[in-house]
Amino acid sequence: MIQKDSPIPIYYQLQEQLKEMIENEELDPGTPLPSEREMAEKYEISRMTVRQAVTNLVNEGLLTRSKGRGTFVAEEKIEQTLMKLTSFSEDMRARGIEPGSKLISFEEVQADANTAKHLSIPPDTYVFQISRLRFGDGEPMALEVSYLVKDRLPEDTVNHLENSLYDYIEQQLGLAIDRARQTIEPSFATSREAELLTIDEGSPVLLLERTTFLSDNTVIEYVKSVYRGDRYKFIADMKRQR
Ligand code: 16G
Repeated sequence: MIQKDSPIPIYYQLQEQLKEMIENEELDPGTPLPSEREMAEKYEISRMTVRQAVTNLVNEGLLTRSKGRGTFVAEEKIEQTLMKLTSFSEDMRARGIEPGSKLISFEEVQADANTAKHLSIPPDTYVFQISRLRFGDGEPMALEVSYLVKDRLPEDTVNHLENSLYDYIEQQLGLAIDRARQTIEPSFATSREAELLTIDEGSPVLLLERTTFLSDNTVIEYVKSVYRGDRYKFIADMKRQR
């Protein structure tokens, strides 16, 4: 299938053939790719050439490389809209994926300057710092660290965090979540984030920060989240302003 006398570079021929197989679903998400050596032997080309084709597909997000485990066909990314204020649980359910949440830590801390600014409170005010690992069909997707003002919540809040935080705020506390401001930035997974998210240290991740307001304009939550770069993309529909 590789034409060595073609003016098209060999790595590019292999890359395009692999791409076609992924796009035609001949190679399903999660399928391990044969080793560089095996592919080099099969196509009678050098390992360097195989590596170049594979690296390009990793960079394009069609393949994922995992240290010590090999290279796999990437899972399809979750498309997250930026047009609606939704909870993690709602986002997952809307896609037929079962949401999950594991409380990693719950601490009462004094807000640092940045957290205080976002929550519109004086620095050093007591806040709950809630770290949760979020799952989709049992797979870790995101690590969320939420800050909520302690005085605005009941003492037993810690007992209500195994499921949806938004459900707790709205249904149990009867508060009306209204709007949010969110930023998204690229970053690399730290060793702790990598361990929790079961990705390699240094893998691309998306840092999301969200400040969520109630309808009376109080800030109910400031959250800093780390989303897996290999599993998420964000989507917005835009209309030209005239
Ligand atoms: C989203 C929000 C998070 C919120 C959570 C509630 C971001 C980055 N994350 O994941 O702030 O706590 O939804 O989801 O905006 P839940 O109701 O399922 O706990």
